[in-house]
Amino acid sequence: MNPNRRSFLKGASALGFAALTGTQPLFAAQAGGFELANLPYGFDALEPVIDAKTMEIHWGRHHKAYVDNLNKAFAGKADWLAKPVDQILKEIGEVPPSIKQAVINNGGGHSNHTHFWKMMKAGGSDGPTGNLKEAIVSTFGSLEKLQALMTVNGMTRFGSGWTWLVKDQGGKLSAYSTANQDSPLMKGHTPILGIDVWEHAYYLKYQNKRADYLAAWWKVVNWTRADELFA
Ligand code: MN3
Repeated sequence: MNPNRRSFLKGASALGFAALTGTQPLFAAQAGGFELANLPYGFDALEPVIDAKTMEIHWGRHHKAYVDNLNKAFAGKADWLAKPVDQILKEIGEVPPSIKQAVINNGGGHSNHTHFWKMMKAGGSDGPTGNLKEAIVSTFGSLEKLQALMTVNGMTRFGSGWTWLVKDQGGKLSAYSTANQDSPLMKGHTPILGIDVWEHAYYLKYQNKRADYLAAWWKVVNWTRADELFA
């Protein structure tokens, strides 16, 4: 290697080096990459609805694994690593076919859990207000009817998935479940509320009683955030 080229490489970033040589960048994470954010509360904050051990494992192992595997799926792809995960899910058709399912699974897992933690708070809150309250009543009849529908959707989701309240691009509410880590963002819908019905979300405390977990979940809803997401 001639001296000029060596000095150029010395000053180049890992990504510049990769572009120059066609190799995978060694330090792709420096140019972006997905990170596991801290929970907005302690592991025991949602007791007794969700126990501290479940929160610790759910966030520290399950959510972390989605983040790690999403970074692996996009290894060497700096442009993708620099995008917010929700944007990637909205543009899922643009993701290279060879990694698309890995991104649906792990990008969905990262996004769904990131929203899920913020949808809950210690002690919960009284209920929706303002525009969200009006929209729930006009769409579903009452808050109780929405809760019953989300429960049925969660109970009838065979295997693993989520039960959602979403708004579409026109601001209209709907409720449905998705399989695995499929995100409503892939349909252009914004999650307002979502309940993780994977067994890892409730099994330590509720075992096979998914219905009991779903009934208790409403006690920890952060309705202030739901109002903001709908607005
Ligand atoms: Mn989960």
